[in-house]
Amino acid sequence: MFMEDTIAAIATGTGKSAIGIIRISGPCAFQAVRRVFAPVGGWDSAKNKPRTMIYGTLFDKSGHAVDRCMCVLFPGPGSYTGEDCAELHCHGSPTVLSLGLESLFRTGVRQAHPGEFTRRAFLNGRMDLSQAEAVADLIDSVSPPAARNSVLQLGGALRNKLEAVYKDILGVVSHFQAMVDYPEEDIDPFDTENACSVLGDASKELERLADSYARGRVLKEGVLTAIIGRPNAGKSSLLNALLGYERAIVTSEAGTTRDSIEEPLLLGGVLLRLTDTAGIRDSRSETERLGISRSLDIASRAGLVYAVFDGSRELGPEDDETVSASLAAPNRIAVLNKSDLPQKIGTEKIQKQFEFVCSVSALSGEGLDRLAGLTGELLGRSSQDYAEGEILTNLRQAEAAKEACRCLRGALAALRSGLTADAALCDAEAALEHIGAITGSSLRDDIAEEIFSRFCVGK
Ligand SMILES: Nc1nc2c(ncn2[C@@H]2O[C@H](COP(=O)(O)OP(=O)(O)OP(=O)(O)O)[C@@H](O)[C@H]2O)c(=O)[nH]1
Ligand SMILES: [Mg+2]
Repeated sequence: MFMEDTIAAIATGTGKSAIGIIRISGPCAFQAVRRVFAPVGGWDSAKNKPRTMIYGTLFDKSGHAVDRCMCVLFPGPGSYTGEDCAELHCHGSPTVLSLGLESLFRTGVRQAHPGEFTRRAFLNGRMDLSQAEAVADLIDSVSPPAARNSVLQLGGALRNKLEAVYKDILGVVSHFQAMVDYPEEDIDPFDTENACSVLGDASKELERLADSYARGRVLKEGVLTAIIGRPNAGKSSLLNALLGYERAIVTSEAGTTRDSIEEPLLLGGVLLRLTDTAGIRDSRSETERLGISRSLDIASRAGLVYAVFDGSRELGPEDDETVSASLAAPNRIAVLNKSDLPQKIGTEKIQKQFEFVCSVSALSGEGLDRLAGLTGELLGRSSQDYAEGEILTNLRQAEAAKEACRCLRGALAALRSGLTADAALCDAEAALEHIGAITGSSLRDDIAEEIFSRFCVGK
C-alpha cells in the first residue's frame, strides 16, 4: 500500500439513491478536487472553509458538467484518515458517481482498495485496530445491541480498557527491567506481592474479555432459536408468521416438515437464527426419524427454544418429549398456539414446566407481539453480563486475549513459586505482545492485510 498515492472511491451503496458520496484521501486530494469541481463563485479560501459544504459543479473527464453538488474539504491531520480528505456529495445516480470518479482518476488519483481509508486512519494513528474493526462491525451490524457495541468500540471503549491493562502490566515489567539494567541506581526493590496482585487483576480482565466473545458471536450471528413441538402444533406456521412470508410448507397433515429450515430474524431487538424443525413423535418413516433426530440435535444446541403446543388439543405423550427436548436450552418459552380455537390446555398446566408461557395464534397473528417482547426481555437479561463496548466480536481478538491471559497466569505461577523474576517477566512481556495484537501495536503485516481486505470499498 502506498500512502503517497491519492485514493478515491464511491463510498455509498450501489444503485440509485438520493445522495451518493465520492471520497478522496491523500496528499493530492485538494488539488484533484479543484480540477474536477468548481464552486459557484469560484475557489475562494475565505469563503470555502474546511469542513463546510461548498455548492458547485462537478465535471466529467472531458470537462462537461455532470452534477450540481456539494464538496467538503477535511484537511489532515484532523481528518478520518489523517491525510487531506475530501467528499463530493452528489445526486445518487450510479452514472454521475462513476463519471465523477473517472474524472478524478484523470488527475492521477487511483481507485481505493477495500478498507484502504480505514487502514490509512489506523496507520496514521487516528484509531487503533479495535476501533478500525469496529468500523466494519458497525456497518455489518444487524441488531441494535450489535450497533451499540460497535459504536462504543469505535469511540475507544475497548481501546481504553486494553490500554489500562497494558499500562499496568508494563509498569511491573519496566520496574523490574530498570532494576536489572541499572543495579547501581537507587530503584525501589521489586515487590512480588504487588506485582502478583497487578498481574492477577490484569489476567481477570483479559479472561472476561475473552469470555465476552460468546456474546459477541451472538451479536454478529444471532441466537440459534429452535421451534420444536409435536407434528401439527403449528411450528411452520409460527415460523412463517414471525418472518412475515410463507417460507415453510404448512399442511393439515402431521409430519409435513422433514428437514430444518433456518432464517435470520430481528425479533424484540435481538437477532435470531430462527429454525423450524420436524415434529417430534414416534415414527416408522426413516426420513421422518432422521428429521426428528435433527430437531433434537438443534434443540440441544439452541440458545433459545420455542416449545410449541397445540392449545386446542389435550396434552399428549409427544408433548412430553417436546418438554424434555427443551430442558437443556438456557432460555425456553412455551408457545401455546391456535389461541383462535377453543382451548383445551390451560396455561397453568404448562407453567409447571416453563417459566415463560405465551399464547399465540400463528393464523391470526394474535400474541406474536408479546412473544417478540418476551424474547427480547429474556435474551436481553442474559446479555447483561458484559458492558456494551467491551464485547469482543471476532475470534482473532478473543484468541489474543486468551493467550495474553495464559501468559499472565504463567508469570504469576513463576512469581509465586519463587522462580527468578526474569522468567516471570518474560511471560508478562509475551502478554503485552498479545494485547498489542488486539490494538494493532504489535500486528503482523499479513494479518493487517487480511483484516482490511474484508472491508468494503470506500470505507
Ligand atoms: N386455527 C389455527 N390453525 C393453525 C394455527 N397454526 C397452524 N394451524 C394449522 O395447523 C396445521 C399444521 O400446521 P403446521 O404449521 O404445518 O404445523 P407443524 O407443527 O409445522 O407440523 P409438522 O411440520 O407436521 O410437524 C395446519 O393446517 C395449519 O393451518 C393457528 O394458530 N390456528
Ligand atoms: Mg412443519
